[in-house]
Amino acid sequence: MSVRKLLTAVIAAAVSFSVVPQPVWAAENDGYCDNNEVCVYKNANLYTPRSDFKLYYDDMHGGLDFHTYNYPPECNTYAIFDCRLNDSISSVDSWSDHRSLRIFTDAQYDGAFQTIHIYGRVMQVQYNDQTSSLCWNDGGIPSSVDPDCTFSN
Ligand SMILES: [Ca+2]
Ligand SMILES: [Ca+2]
Repeated sequence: MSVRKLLTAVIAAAVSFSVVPQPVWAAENDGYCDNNEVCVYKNANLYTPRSDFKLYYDDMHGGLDFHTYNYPPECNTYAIFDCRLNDSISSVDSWSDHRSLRIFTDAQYDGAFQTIHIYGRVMQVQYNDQTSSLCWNDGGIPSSVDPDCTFSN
């Protein structure tokens, strides 16, 4: 293969990579709602910005390294105050087929909470703009650590 042909092939490969949709890895915090994740939304009725979680989240404020909504991607930009997650969630969409979750008004699974069941969809959460932590009921957090994370579906 000549250098010119090789170069053409490399460029063609690069172009094809750039137009092929990205594979879905079902990653947490990628901004997309995947199986067994929960998507939380800043606005009522599942209007973005949103963020997706598969695991527990004990403190959404998180000090200086606060978490922002990650969809749209611009929300990942540092210091976009309107995209802060803590005390801003207004609706929730669970994509889990086997577990329920709770959202709490305080960090460390404390304060008042609302339970969202399997495939639960809440257009307006009970404690609007007050959520600071969330946990699932599938046993990842034993009741000895926090009994509020042990509950039935
Ligand atoms: Ca995801
Ligand atoms: Ca809100």
